[in-house]
Amino acid sequence: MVLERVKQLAQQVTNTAGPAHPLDPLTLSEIEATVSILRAEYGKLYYNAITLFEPPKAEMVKWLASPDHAPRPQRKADIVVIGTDGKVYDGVVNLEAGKVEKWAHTPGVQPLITMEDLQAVEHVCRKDPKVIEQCGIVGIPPEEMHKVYCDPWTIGYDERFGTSVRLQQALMYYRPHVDDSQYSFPLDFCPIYDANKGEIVHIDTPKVRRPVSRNPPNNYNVKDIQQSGGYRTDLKPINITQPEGVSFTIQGRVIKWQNWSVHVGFNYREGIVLNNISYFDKDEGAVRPIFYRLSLAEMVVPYGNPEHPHQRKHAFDLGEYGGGYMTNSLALGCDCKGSIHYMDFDFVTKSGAASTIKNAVCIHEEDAGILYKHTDFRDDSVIVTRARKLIVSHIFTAANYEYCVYWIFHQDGTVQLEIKLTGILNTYAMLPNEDTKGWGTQVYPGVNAHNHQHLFCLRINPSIDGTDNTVFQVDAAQGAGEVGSAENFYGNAFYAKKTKYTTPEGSKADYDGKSSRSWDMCNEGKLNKYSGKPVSYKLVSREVPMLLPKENSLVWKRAGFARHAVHVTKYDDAQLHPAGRHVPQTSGEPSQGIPQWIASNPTQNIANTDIVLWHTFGITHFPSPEDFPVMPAEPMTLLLRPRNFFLRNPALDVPPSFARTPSEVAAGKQGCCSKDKASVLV
Ligand code: ABN
Ligand code: CU
Repeated sequence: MVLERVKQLAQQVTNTAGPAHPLDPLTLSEIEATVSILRAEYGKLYYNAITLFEPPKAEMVKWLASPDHAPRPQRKADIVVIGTDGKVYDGVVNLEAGKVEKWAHTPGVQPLITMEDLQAVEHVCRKDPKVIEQCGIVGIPPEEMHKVYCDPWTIGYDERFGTSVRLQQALMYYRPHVDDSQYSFPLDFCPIYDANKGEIVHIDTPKVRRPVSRNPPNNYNVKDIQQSGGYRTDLKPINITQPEGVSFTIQGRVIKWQNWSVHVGFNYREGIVLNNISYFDKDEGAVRPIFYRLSLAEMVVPYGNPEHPHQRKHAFDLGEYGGGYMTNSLALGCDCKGSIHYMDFDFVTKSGAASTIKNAVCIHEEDAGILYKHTDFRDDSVIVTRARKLIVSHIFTAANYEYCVYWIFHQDGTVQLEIKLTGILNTYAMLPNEDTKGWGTQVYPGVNAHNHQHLFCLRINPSIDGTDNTVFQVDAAQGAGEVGSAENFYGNAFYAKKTKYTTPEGSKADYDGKSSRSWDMCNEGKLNKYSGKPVSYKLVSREVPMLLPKENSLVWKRAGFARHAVHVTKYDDAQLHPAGRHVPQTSGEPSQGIPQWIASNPTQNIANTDIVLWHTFGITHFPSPEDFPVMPAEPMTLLLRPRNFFLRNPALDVPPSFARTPSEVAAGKQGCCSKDKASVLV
């Protein structure tokens, strides 16, 4: 009976959804079918994740090359569940066969913490006598416990408790009024919550106690701004209109725009995943592959206050909480402006129900300023062409912070990743005139915002005109020879010094702003006809701080990916998560993910083969009052630029907004304003 139903559901997947693209995220009915199959087999489970088990690349590449003839990769679900006994299981369900293909108990790990897991903690804290006692110590009477809030974080790692018990640390706050920002009233103690027991098992308290701040609230809500000076009144509307619609097409989840083609996937951890990115090169008359897969694969936010228990504050927001799970449902006209195409995201809840984040991904075009321009100073002849960009974005809320992730495609073949940081600083209580010792800044009376870093790990699987690629480090270097020498008589020589990475061990590299360091992903088997250099895409990334926690510190051990700006590994289907598959409560002994992969085969060949470039970038944030009570968005960006890839500027065929040749100037002609649809009239 049950098996029949399971088969029906599996059948339904293929019938109702039509043949999904093999890289499409699982649909609601596929998630439901997976749950039915697992229930039939194993009974009650708590679902942590059901996501697409991405088909092996070898199969995918064959199918992409010949979708009508090669076998279509099967739809499979990648599973993480927690049994009623607290045991963690990893599995794979084959949705087409309607059966469990892999199932294994994974001892000694904790899967990520979902928003549902987090919700429970606040209620428990408010009722817990030990928490009530601590609130009393800092000046909050028991009748005010409904004004006590917490942001529960995974414990990260705490050697006193280890990994076997699923733990959260509750970062405590007080709200005088429900509409007040709690981050202006941080409390000084930190309860530890045991998720299996549903209880507070310990409370960390500081040696010096800090009574709750009784300063006026520092708010950003409309009522408070209206009462404290009001809003600016000199803003006139800016309307973005696209009267003839958008210039992109979407089939399923494949977007085509301005020679680009890209499949937009999405999962609970990484959020947006871009696959099979190619560009139609008019000069070659061919669609040219560029990247097989691009994603933001991990991040870590280490905080810099050495006092216990702040060493535990280093959030892996993707691996510990899930950038996809925390994604906002976007609103038209607010988060993105213009003509928007949205994509939803379906996921499983703890009980096994399938749920949806509506409008999780926003796809839209924006004007992008000048694409190129030149004026001839002799006669005022000119050409100016405006650019536009295609943006695929999502925004996730990681408790206090918002991360806005924009994957931007440009007409000239550039892919840009922009991340904007906004939301609210993580804050801690401080006494009036307390010395922050340089580990933080008083951003408001009674509010200490600790120094921290936001370090993101970008996973790039290049496919520059084919699978076999090589990474070169490129440094601007002075020519050899001193001033007066034969080879560099004037001392002005400089060149692009290229260092080829041939092994994972030898690919560990840091950023160097002095040499404008960048990295080329090349196809050495194909040379640009003009430059004679390998076709390539260059990673240009200039916001690349060093990991500040020291070697052998907890963060250094757990976030091995952040030790260097670049690591290159040989492609492996199973290597998706740079800090490991299950990140909460890892001790870093041994380090999961990249360090482990590299250590397992440090001298493996990574030249002229299928490779993954892992790039860690970000910012170091020394908070200041301007970041409070809510931060103006801080952008950071990196570029993936074609270099020696095209024979000429690939955007020359974008119609100019205005062009007038010298002969037209001489003849007194006005020149042309393009009335072309793709161009803006000047
Ligand atoms: N920044 C840590 C975090 C993220 C999501 C939920 C809780 C805490
Ligand atoms: Cu910050």
